[in-house]
Amino acid sequence: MNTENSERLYKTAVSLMPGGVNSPVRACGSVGRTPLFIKRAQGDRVIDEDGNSLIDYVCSWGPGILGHAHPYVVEKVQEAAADGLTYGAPTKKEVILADLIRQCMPSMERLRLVNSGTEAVMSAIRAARGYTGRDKIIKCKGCYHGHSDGLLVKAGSAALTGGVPDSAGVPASYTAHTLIASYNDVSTIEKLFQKFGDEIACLVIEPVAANMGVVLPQEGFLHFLREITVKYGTVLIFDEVITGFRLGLGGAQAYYDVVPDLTTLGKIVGGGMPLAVYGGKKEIMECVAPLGSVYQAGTLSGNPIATTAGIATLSVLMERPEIYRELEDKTAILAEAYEKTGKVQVNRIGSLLGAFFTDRPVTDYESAVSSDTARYAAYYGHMLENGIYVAPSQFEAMFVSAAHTWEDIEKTAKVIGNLAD
Ligand code: KE4
Repeated sequence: MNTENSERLYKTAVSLMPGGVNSPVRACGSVGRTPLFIKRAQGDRVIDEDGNSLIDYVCSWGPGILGHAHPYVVEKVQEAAADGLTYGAPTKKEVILADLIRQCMPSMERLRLVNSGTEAVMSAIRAARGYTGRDKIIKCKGCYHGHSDGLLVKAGSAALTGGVPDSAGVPASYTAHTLIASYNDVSTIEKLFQKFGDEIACLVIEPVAANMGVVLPQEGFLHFLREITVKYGTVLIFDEVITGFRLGLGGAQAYYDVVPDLTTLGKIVGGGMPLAVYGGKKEIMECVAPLGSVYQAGTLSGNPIATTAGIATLSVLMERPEIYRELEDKTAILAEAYEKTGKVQVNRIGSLLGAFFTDRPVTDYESAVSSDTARYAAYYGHMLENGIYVAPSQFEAMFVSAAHTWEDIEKTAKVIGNLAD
């Protein structure tokens, strides 16, 4: 495929921005290719600067559940833009969006709109610490919750000690209160609570892990987290930045029937615009300024363009819940195609799919990282050369949108089938 315009742009981009990108994964480092510069997108396609039209399963890392440039969403955003881009004042649209979110997720009794998933999780953790008066937090290895300092952490030398920074520029003291558990491993969490129980402000988790590839919660795991956090008075935070409105209107908390104390949302809720949310129990959220002493703020929080895109997106999903059934059926075709190759472990829930190049079931961080990333890189090239745009990393997810045509799904299944060759 011709990529000369992308190559040329990339050469300039690297002279302006670190790695030529504004988010590291886009640099395609782990698949050893020059990133494609996308010119526009429509439906289930992205079109790059060389005119290559590719079937898109990145979907901007999740927001694109309706497909690109959905006519209703675009129309409402264009209308809104004519009324001004930001006022820095309360608007009716913030009220409308907050109400729609709470209709779908009643556990979010009070919520705050922010600008990114990172900001939402960082703020939810601060609210949990302010509410409990405790300092320690638990996160699971392999779960990603944005790039705030206290969450860029890896397990310390001993399992029952605070984490150590997993990024330069993060002082060790900033991760000392972050305890590391293992996803789907009840014993690691029990041990941390036995040792630190009443010091633990919150446990934050992706109810379905989608940042080590897709790893599903094992039977009872989420219910266990609910029980143990109640027992110790710890705030349970579901990071639903990916699963929110992806697994259904009620997200993972409805799917698994486990109600967290706080929830974070992003991606779909903003319809592709910079908008994220944190919220939950009234008594926790009333600790947040201006009501309480937990400070959090944002110039563009709840801005009229992002709230317009969010309202339009949720309105389409709420008016057409059958979209989720169709997403299920389309994604099942792809999952079956991967399984038939006999070369891929597939984890799937709804329209969220993870394809691992390993010969053993992937149920946790260790089995996820056992995947053969070189084989993934070859797979990435095979898909791209056949007109299919998947995540340039083994440890991301594949997303299907309502705009994926049955024809493009079948085409993708055939290309996957050729993998075996
Ligand atoms: P943002 O700050 O990127 O909006 O959200 C951070 C975040 C929080 N929680 C979860 C579960 C997330 O998946 C994310 C961000 N997801 C990644 C992709 N896995 C964003 C893509 C990127 O970093 O470029």
